[in-house]
Amino acid sequence: MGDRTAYRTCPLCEAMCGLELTLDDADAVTRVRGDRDDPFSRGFICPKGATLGVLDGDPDRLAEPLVRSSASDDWATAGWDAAFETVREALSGIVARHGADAVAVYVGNPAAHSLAAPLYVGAIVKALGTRNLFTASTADQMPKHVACGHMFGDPLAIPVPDLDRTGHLLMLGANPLESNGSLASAPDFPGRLKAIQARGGKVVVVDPRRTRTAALADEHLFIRPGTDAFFLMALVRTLFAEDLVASAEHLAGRVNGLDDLRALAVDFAPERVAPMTGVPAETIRRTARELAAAPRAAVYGRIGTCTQPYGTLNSWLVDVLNVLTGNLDRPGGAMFPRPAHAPVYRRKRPFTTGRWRSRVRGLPEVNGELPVATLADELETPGEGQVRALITIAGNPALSAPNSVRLDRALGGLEFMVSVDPYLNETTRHAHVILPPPRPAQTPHYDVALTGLAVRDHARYSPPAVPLPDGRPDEAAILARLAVLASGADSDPAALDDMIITAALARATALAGSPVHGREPGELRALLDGGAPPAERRLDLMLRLGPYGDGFGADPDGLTLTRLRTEHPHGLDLGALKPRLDEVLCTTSGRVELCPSTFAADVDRLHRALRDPVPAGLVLIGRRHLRSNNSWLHNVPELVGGSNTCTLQLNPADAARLGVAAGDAVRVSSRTGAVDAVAEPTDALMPGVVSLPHGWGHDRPGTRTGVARRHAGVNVNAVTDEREIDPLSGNAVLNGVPVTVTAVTAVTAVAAGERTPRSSRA
Ligand SMILES: Nc1nc2c(c(=O)[nH]1)N[C@H]1C(S)=C(S)[C@@H](COP(=O)(O)OP(=O)(O)OC[C@H]3O[C@@H](n4cnc5c(=O)[nH]c(N)nc54)[C@H](O)[C@@H]3O)O[C@H]1N2
Ligand SMILES: Nc1nc2c(c(=O)[nH]1)N[C@H]1C(S)=C(S)[C@@H](COP(=O)(O)OP(=O)(O)OC[C@H]3O[C@@H](n4cnc5c(=O)[nH]c(N)nc54)[C@H](O)[C@@H]3O)O[C@H]1N2
Ligand code: SF4
Ligand SMILES: [Mo]
Repeated sequence: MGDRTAYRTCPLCEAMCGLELTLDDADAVTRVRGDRDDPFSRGFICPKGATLGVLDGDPDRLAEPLVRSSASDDWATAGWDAAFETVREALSGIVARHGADAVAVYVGNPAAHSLAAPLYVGAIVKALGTRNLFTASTADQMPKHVACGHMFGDPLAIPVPDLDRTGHLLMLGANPLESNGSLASAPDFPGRLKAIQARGGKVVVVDPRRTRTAALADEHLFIRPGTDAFFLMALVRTLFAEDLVASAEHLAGRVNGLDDLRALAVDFAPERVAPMTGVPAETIRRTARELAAAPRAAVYGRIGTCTQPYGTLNSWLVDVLNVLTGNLDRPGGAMFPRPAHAPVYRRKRPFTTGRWRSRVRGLPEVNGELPVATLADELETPGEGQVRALITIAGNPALSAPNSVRLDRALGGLEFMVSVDPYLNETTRHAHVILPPPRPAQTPHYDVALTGLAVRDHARYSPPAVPLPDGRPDEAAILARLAVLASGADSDPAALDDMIITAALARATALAGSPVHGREPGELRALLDGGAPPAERRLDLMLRLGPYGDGFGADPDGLTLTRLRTEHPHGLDLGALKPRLDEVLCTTSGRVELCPSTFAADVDRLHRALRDPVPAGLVLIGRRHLRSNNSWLHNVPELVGGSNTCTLQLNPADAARLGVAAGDAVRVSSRTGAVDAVAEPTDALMPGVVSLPHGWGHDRPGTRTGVARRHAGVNVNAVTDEREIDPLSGNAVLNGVPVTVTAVTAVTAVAAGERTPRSSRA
C-alpha cells in the first residue's frame, strides 16, 4: 500500500496549526509537517507539532481501560463494558449514599483542544446534578470570562488583538514566542509580531522577565509581579487626564460608565503607582500617549495578568483601554472572532456569578464551576456534601493545581475516582478506573472552544486519519457513555445525542432571528447526516445553524459538515475579523459596561495596597518553554532536555546576595512547602523575582511515563498557595508568590536539567 497523507489540526496548543501527517502501512505516523495549504497556518509548525507522531505512537499510551483493585492496589486491563460497569456501580452507590454533590468533576486543558469534551462534559455534569465542577480554567483564564461577562454580557465574548492589521500592540503577561499564544489563536505568532514591526508598528511587552517575546519587542517594561492593575489604572487615568480618550464614532452611545471610570481612576497617578509597579511614571505616561496616538492599537493581556490577585481587574482594564482608545471592535484593534459553529442568535441572559457557593470556603460559582484552588478543601473536609468521588477528564491537577501536594494527598483519600486520560500519571494513579481515549491519529478534530479566539475566522474539520478497531470507543463515545451512566440510566448513548439534537432544534426553530425559525424540528433532524457518528452529527447541526451555515437549506451555498470535509480538507478561510459588537453584546443595558459596580468595588483593594509599604522579599513567577506543554509532553524524548529544563532562574544580584552560583542547588520555600532546584542566574529576571516552570515533578511512585520519570524536575505547585485567589473569579494566584530561596547542600529532588547540582556550601 505504501505511505499515505492525512491532514489534521494540531491539538497541542491554541495556535491550531494545520498538519500534514504521513502514515505508513501499519498506520503509524512517520512524518509530520506543517500543511502549506492550510489557509490559517500556511505551513507553520513548531517543535511540538513536529513530534505529534512520536506522541501518537508513545508506547506508554494506554491502549485499554485499566481497573485498580482497592485491595491489592494492582492495575489490571479490562474490557470496555466491564470498566464502564465498574464506574456505574461505584458512582451510583456513592450518589445513593451521599447525594449528587458527592461526585465532583475536574476537566483539564486538553479538553479545550478536542471536539468531544466541549460536546459532552456539560451532559456529564448535568446528568450527575453536581455543583462540584472544577476545571483548569480557574488556574488560567477565568478572570477574562468574568471581565467579559460583566462588560459585554457574555463570558465567552473575548476580544482578541487583530494581530494582522494592528499597528501597535501592548502585551502584558504573555510570551507567545514560547507558548504560541493564548486567548488569541495565531499560528506563527512570532511572524505576525514581526509583521507588525515590518509595517512600521510597535510592539511593547510588559513582563517581569525579559522573555524571547520581550527581546523581539520594540520595548520591554519590567513590572513587579502582581501589579499590572496599578499600571493599567495609571494608563486609564493618564488617558483621561491628558484628554486622550477617543471619541470613536462606532462606539458613540454604546458605552456606559465613562464618568464612573474617570472618577475611579483619579487616585492612580503614575507617580503614585510607580514605586509599586517598578515602572517609572514618565514611562507610564508615554505608554498611554503612544497607545492613544496609534491609529490602530490593541492591548492584550494573558496568563501573567490572570493568575494573580487582581486577575479580573487586569482583564477588565485591558479591554477598558481598548474601548477608551477607540480600538474595540474595529480592524487593527481588539475584535470578536465569529466562529462558524456558534449561532449569532440566542436568548440573552444577564451574566452573574455566585449562583451557588463552595461548601467549605463559600467561594462563588463562576461560569458553572468552582475554583480548583478549593478542590482539596472539598475532598478533605468531612461533613454533608463532602466530595467522595471524582471524574477527571484530560487533567493532571496533582501537578497543575495550586498546592498540588495537598491535592495529590487528598486524591488518595477518595472512595472512587475515574479518569479519562491516555496516561497513568501523577493524577490518574489515584484513579480506580482509567478510560484511555484513542491516539490523536484516530481522533476526529474540530476546535469548538478555540475558533472563537482565532485572529482570523476559519473552519476546519479533520476526520480520523486511522480507523478505530471494532469495539474501541473514541473519546466522544467514552464521554457520552459516562454521561449516560452518570444519570443512573443504562441506555444507549446515542439516545443522549438524539435528545441534545432534538432540544437544540426545538430552541432554534422557536427563536426569532434563527435561520430555521418556524420550521419543523423533525424535518430538520432528517436533514442531518444520519450515517455520521453522533458527535459529527451535532457538529453538522452547529455549523448549519452558524453564521456561515446553510440554515438547513435556507442558504443552499452555506456551510455543512459534509461541505467542510469534502470541499475544504485543508480548512476554510472565513476572512479577517469583522466588526460585530452588536452580535455579541448582551448586557442588560445593551451597552458595553465600562465600569461594572463589582469591579469598581474591587478597586478598593488597590487603594488599600497603595497605602501599605511596597512589599519586600522574593516573589516567584512561572515560565513556559517552547518544547513543553503543561505537564504532559515530558514523555516525548525529543522534547525533554536542552533548553527545556526545570531550573530556578533568578537575577544575578539576588544570586550573589544569596551566595548561589549557576548550577548550585537552591531551596524554594513558601507557606505551603518547599522544592529544590538548580539555580540559573540570569539578568532576564527582574531583581526580586525568581522563576520556575510548571508541569514538572514526575518522580511520584506508581506512574507509567518512563521518559518523564527520567526527566522528573520538581513541581512548582508545591510552593504555590491554594489560599490565594482572585476573589472575583476564584482564579488561582500562580504568579507573584512570596517565597524564600536558600542555598542547600543536600538535594532531595534534582531538576529536570540532568545537571547534577553542585553545592555552593560544603
Ligand atoms: N504554577 C503554575 N501552575 C499552572 C500553570 C502555570 O502557569 N503555573 N498553568 C495553568 C494552566 S494555564 C493550565 S491550562 C493548567 C493545566 O492543568 P491540567 O489540564 O490539569 O494539566 P495538564 O498538564 O494540561 O494535563 C493534561 C492531562 O490530559 C491528558 N490528555 C492529553 N491528551 C488528552 C486527550 O486527548 N484526552 C484526554 N482525555 N486526556 C488527554 C494528559 O495525559 C494529562 O493527564 O495548569 C495550570 N497550572
Ligand atoms: N510551549 C508551551 N506552550 C504552551 C503551554 C506550555 O506549557 N508550553 N501552555 C499552554 C497554556 S495551557 C496556556 S494557558 C498558554 C499561556 O500562554 P502565555 O500567556 O503566553 O503564557 P506564558 O508563556 O506563561 O507567559 C506568561 C508571561 O507572564 C509573565 N508574568 C508572570 N507574572 C506576571 C505579572 O504579574 N505581570 C505581567 N505583566 N507578566 C507576568 C511571565 O514572565 C510570562 O512571560 O500557553 C499554552 N501554550
Ligand atoms: S504552534 Fe501549537 S498548534 Fe502549532 S504545531 Fe506547535 S503545538 Fe501544534
Ligand atoms: Mo492554560
